[in-house]
Amino acid sequence: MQSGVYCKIFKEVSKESMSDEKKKVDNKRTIDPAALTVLDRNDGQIETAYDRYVKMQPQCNFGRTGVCCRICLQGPCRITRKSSKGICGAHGYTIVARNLVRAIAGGAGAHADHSRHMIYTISEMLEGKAPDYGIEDPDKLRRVAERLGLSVDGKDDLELLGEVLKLAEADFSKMDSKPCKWLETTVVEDRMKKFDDCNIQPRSVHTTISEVMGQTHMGVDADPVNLIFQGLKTALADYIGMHIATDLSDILFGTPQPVTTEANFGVMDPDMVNIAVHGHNPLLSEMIVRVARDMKAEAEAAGAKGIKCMGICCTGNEVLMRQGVPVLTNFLSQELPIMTGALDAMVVDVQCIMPGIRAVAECHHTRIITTMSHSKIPGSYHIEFTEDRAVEKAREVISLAIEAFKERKGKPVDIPEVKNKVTAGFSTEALLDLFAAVNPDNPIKVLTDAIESGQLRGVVLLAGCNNLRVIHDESHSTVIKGLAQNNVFLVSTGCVAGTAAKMGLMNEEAVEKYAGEGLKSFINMLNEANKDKLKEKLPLVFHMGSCVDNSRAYNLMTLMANQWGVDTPKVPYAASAPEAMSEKAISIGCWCVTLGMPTHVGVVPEVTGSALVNGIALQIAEDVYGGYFMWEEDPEKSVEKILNALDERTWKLRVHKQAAEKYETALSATW
Ligand code: BF8
Ligand code: SF4
Repeated sequence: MQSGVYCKIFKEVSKESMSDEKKKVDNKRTIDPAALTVLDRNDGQIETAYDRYVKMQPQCNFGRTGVCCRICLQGPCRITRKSSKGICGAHGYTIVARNLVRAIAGGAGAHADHSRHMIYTISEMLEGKAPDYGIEDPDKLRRVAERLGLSVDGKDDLELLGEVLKLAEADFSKMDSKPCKWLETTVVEDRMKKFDDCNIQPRSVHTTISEVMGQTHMGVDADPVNLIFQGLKTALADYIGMHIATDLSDILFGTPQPVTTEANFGVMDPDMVNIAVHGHNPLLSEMIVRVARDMKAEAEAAGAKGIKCMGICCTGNEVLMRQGVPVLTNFLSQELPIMTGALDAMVVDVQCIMPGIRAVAECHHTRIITTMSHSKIPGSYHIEFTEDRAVEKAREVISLAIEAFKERKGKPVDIPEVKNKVTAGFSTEALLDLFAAVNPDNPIKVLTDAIESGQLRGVVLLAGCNNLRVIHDESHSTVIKGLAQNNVFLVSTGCVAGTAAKMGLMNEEAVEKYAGEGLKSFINMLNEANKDKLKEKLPLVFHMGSCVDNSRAYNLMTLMANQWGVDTPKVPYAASAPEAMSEKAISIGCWCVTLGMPTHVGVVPEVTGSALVNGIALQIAEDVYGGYFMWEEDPEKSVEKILNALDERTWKLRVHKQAAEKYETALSATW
C-alpha cells in the first residue's frame, strides 16, 4: 500500500522539480545587488557555489525525496518502482523516517557542540583557567537562576553561575527521566503534559542524540511513527541545547539591546584592515572584536586607518547584536567578499562555512583562518583557539590579517557600493522594554492587545538559511514584504535576518515603505513611547539574534500564551524558513512544530518519498501538537498560507474567548 502511494508522489515530485530546475538554473541565482555585481564581474572565472549548483544539475531525486538508504554497507538501497523495499526489507517509509530523524540529530548535535563549548568555557572560567572571560550581565544571570528555581539571595555571581552551570551540565548529560530544566521552565505547562503523554521528554541533550543514532542503526526501529516521535524528542533536546547557548552567551557577553550599524559589501573599507568573522560561536568572535579595538596602533603602523570587523552567518549575528558589528553578508554569498580583493582575513569557527572559501582565497591575498580543532579546511591557516589564551589567540589572528593588509596595500580593490542601515539587538528583554514603555505593568499585553484588536494579524518568526534551490534572498525578501504589508509583527534570526539587514528591510525607512497601516501604527506607537531612550527609530523586522537565539523567539510565544492563559497552539504565531538549508534548520523546524507553531518551509525537505511521513509532517502533527509544517516554494503563495494559518488562530481564539465569557467557563483547551 505504502509503495503504491509513494510511487505516485515520487513521480509528481520528480516531474515538478525537474521542470522547475530547467526554468531557473543559471549561476546568477541571487537578488542581492552586491552579490550580483561580484558575480557579473567574475563571470564564472573563479568557481563559487553559484557555479557548482549549475554543474550539480540534475540532482538525484532518490536523495531529494528521502528514499536512498546508506545506513549499512549493503546499500545504497533506493526505493524504485521495481523495488519497494531495501535489501533488508526496510520500506520506503522506514528509510524516509530514518533519514529525517538522523538529520534532526545532526542539527541537534551541531547546536549541542556550540552550547557544550559555552559550558566548558564557563567551567574553565570558574576554575580560573579562562582569565579573559567574565560575567558581563549579572542581571541576566540572576534572571536565569530564578527561572531555573535557584535561590539567588546572598550568593555572589560566581557562586550562582556555578549553580546554573551544574543544571546546564545535567540537562546535557543526565540519564534519569526528570524533566530537563531548560524545557520545563520555558514552555507552558500544557506543553510539558503533552510531551509526557507522547513520551517525548528528552532525558538530556547528549542522551537523546545518542539514542536516536542507535534507534536508526540498521535493523533496529522500522516503525516510521515511532521513529518520528524519537525525532521530535531529539528536536526538543535541540531546543534545550540552543536555549542554554543563548542564556550562557547573554551572561558572558551581555543581553542584546537596540544597536544601529550597516550591512552588505559596502561596509568594507579599502583603507582599513578588513576582517570577517564567520561561523557561529561568540567565544572567539567576541574576543576578536574586543582585541581589534586595542590593536588599532598596530594596524596604523602597517599603513591602515584601523581595523574593521564584520560578520558573516551567525557569529556575525552574535557580534552584531551585542557589539553593533556590521553585517558583511549571509550564508550563500560568503565566498564573494573575498573576490572584491578587499578582505584581508576570514576567521571561521564552526558550521555553515563553505570549504569553497579556501579555493577562492587562493586567487587573492585573503587569509582563511580556521580556529577550532574539529573544523579545519585543508590549505588554510590554523590558529587554534583555546579558552586559557583567548586574547592572545585573537591577537595572533589579527596580526595575520594586518600582514595580509600590508600585502594588499596600494593594490586596487573593487567593493560594490552597496550597504544599508540596520537596527538590530532585539532580545526578548529588549522587546519587553519597548512594550513596557506603553504598559509598564504588563508589557506583553501590548502585543496581545494589538492582535486582539486587529491592529496586528499575528507574529511570525523568520528563521533559517539560504539555499540555491530557490533564488538567494528572493524568497526571504518577498515573504518579509508580503507579511509586513499584511500587518504581521516580524521577528527574525539567522541568515534571513542577514537578508533583511543587507536588503534594507531592517530599518525605519522599510517601515514607511513596506508596513501595512496596522503594523506601521504599532511600530510608531512604540517609537513614540520609547523616544527618550531610542537612538534610532524601530525597524520593520526585529532581529533576535543567531540561530540558537530562536529560543528567544519561542520565549516570546510562551509569554503570549501565558498572557492569554492558553497553550501555544492557540497563539497566532507562525514560523517561516523560506530558504531553509541545514540539518539545524530541520531540527529547529521540528521543535517549532512540536512547540505548537505552524511552520512554513520554502524548500521541500527530503520526505516526499513517503506519503506517510509527509502526511505526518503536514497534517497529523497538528492533531497531536497543534503545530504543523507547510511546504511552499513559491514565496507569494507562502505569504498567503502563513496569513491563513495566523487568521485561523486569531479567529478561533476570538470565538473561544467570546464563548468563555458568555457561558462563564474556562477557555476551550482545543485548538
Ligand atoms: O545557524 S541560518 S545557513 S548560518 S544554519 Fe547556517 Fe542556516 Fe545561516 Fe546560522 Ni542557522
Ligand atoms: Fe539497504 Fe536496509 Fe542497509 Fe538501508 S539498512 S542500506 S535499506 S540493507
